[in-house]
Amino acid sequence: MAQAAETVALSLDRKSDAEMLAAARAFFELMQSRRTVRDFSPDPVDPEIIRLAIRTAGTAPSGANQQPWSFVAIGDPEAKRAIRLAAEEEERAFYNGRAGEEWLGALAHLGTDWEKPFLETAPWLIAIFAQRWGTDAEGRRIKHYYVPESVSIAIGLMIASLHAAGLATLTHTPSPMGFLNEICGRPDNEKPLVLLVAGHPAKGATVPAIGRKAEDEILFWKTAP
Ligand code: IYR
Repeated sequence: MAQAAETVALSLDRKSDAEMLAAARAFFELMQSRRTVRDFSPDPVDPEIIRLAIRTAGTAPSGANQQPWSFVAIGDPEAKRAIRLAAEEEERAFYNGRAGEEWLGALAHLGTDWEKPFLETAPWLIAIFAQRWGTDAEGRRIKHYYVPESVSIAIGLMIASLHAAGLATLTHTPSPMGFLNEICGRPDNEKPLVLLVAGHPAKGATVPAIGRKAEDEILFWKTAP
């Protein structure tokens, strides 16, 4: 049997029922107002906001606490241009046949196309990498567990942080995204999972008139009769 880790006291202050409800409701209301945005303002954003969003992502639970993620915050115009060019090359192929009719039909209502000017306009791109495996002090491979689950939870927390700060985000996933390893200087064991675009929305930005599923479409209680 492996030795369990030392323990420390948990620090989580108990709230009253009323406080819990108010906090949950306030957070729900905040997240209800989040929308995916594709039209960004070039206005700068304090890198401290980006740092805090990334540190928030780093609080996510992960398989065996391996924290199998790396984040690259990209604000350099040249790097953003290189990412735009590489992403648009993939997107052109996607929209010109690679996706197939069914896929293009499924996303037609979003009004997207191969052009991705926001990759240059937005002040920040955050490339999120999943570490498929790690290495120990001797350079031997360490298997990582539940990598996509762990990194996806981290991305969710990052999006919530950026939204709470008042910024717009876009979860962008050009496919394949291998070019991000080269541009960001990340090793081969790291797989780019998402390119998150963050900034202020452009003045007058619009979003598709789409909604969220109703509660009874997503929530099924199984409580004692
Ligand atoms: N990656 C492409 C296509 C795309 C696919 C899905 I599924 C979306 O929800 C949105 C877009 C693009 O960014 O245009």
